[in-house]
Amino acid sequence: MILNRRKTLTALACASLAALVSVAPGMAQAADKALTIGFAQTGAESEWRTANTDSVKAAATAAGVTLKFSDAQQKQENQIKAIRSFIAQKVDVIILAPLVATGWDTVLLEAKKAKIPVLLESRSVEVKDPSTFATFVGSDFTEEGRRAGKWLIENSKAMTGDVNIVELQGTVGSDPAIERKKGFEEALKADPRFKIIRSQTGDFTRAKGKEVMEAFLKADGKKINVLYAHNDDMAIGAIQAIEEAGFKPGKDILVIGVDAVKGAFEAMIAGKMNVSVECSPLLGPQLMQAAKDVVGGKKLPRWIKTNEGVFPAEVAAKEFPNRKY
Ligand code: GYE
Repeated sequence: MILNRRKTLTALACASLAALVSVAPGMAQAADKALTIGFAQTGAESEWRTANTDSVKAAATAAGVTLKFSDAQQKQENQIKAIRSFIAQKVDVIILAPLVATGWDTVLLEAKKAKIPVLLESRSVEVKDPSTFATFVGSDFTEEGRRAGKWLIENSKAMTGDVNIVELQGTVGSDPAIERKKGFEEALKADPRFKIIRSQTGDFTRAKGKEVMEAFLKADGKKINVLYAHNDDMAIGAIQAIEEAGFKPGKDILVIGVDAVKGAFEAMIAGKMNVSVECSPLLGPQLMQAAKDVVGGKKLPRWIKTNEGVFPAEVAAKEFPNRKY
């Protein structure tokens, strides 16, 4: 009898344990559902962007997320199409790296109506209804511009007379191009010695950076003291143009970039570039966390900021081995 009871108890215990075991994964799935995320990327215009894509893809894999990736090849219309297709496929979350700041109202409203949260990454938007996106994960681009300006103030003290600057802007109408220009001008405006004598877009690419710098050099040649490029790729393209025109980049013309990608460190170590203001593309892990949180009903902060520094050429060789992008 005792034996029987014990047997029954054991059987019961086993049954309830089995029930628990069979329930547990189901419960875990409900709380931690495997997400499907659509990612509307701008393109592959720069070293930064490639590192950003890699970061999001790796973080998605690590988080068990199914990622649907779309490369818009630097065309807003392609991004809009991708978002509409993600809505039709009923993804759980959409990540958008908006090429430019405006023109998103309609499609973001469509996502909101479909109850699909949108996370902005790497660039922000200007929309009438800010509730059409859940958060922006990325940098303070105005501050990056200010940091570039402050570096120049500190490092041009020995220069006499006007400091003639040429500026290579990022993609026209993009958030980082607008803000990096604004922050830089703000930092320099107190001192009339600093003159931005030419400013044009190089679309964040090496090829365009080189092409536009060639035009700047043709027009102003010897007059140019400083190049401020809104990203390192354009600076690297421009360095080639400077050399081909017979000047020494980093010496005859100071070269300031933004991003702090490996290519910039190589140029700094070679003595051809003077400084790069950091902008981290490694946003994948924060994006996956934000996606989980928003699906789980948490309210996200409006802006999930990245922490960044400034790397002048003097520290480039020491820092190079630590760089992750
Ligand atoms: O600085 C540039 C790029 O949106 C922050 O886009 C990003 C910028 C980055 O292609 O290199």
